[in-house]
Amino acid sequence: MAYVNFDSKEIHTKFLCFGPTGSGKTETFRSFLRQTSEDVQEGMLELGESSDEFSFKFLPISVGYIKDFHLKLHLFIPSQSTRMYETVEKVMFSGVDGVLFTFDSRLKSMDRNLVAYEEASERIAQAKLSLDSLSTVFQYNHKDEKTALAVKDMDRHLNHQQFASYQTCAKLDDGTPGVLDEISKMVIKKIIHTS
Ligand SMILES: Nc1nc2c(ncn2[C@@H]2O[C@H](COP(=O)(O)OP(=O)(O)OP(=O)(O)O)[C@@H](O)[C@H]2O)c(=O)[nH]1
Ligand SMILES: [Mg+2]
Repeated sequence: MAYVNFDSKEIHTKFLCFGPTGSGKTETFRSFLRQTSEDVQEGMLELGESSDEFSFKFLPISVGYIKDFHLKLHLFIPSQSTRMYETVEKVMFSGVDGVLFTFDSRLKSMDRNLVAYEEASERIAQAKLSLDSLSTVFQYNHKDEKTALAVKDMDRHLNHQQFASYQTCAKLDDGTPGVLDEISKMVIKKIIHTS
């Protein structure tokens, strides 16, 4: 559940981003950053140098206001290797409100998408969470590429639970505003539902 700070009038929400190598997770974060106005940009924090190491990326962004409360989204890309560190994994998953899956629409990546989905699902289950109870968004990136599959084909392949899905080209900021809007809408809906 999102954390509401009544003193500073801020709502903090945490999302984790999963997807195979090269699907465009980092580029999506850059695209989100390009969409937020400069005065509220805090930049992307990168710890570690590659996805093979103990590393993660963290992007805090402002996604607008609900009445006079500032909604802040904390986005993380946890690396595979944090799984080896139980404590880090626990911290990474604690207080999570939602999950963004960044898949690669290119035909050649379908197997890797499935593996990434299964691996992330396993980590989520180990953290005693479930995709149904979290706010879950599917993003099909690389839509500009020649062999990119249509949304309905990607959905058929990966999205059996019918989560909200969006086609994007993160490099050109195409479709990523829709993903960010969906995340904000889901968070606001949950806050209204539980308050
Ligand atoms: N044509 C095209 N290129 C993209 C798109 N999104 C990302 N890229 C490029 O694809 C490459 C991989 O994207 P990244 O964002 O680094 O992928 P990643 O998911 O962060 O990969 P890892 O950090 O290795 O897990 C980069 O060169 C991006 O600039 C897209 O929608 N279309
Ligand atoms: Mg990356």
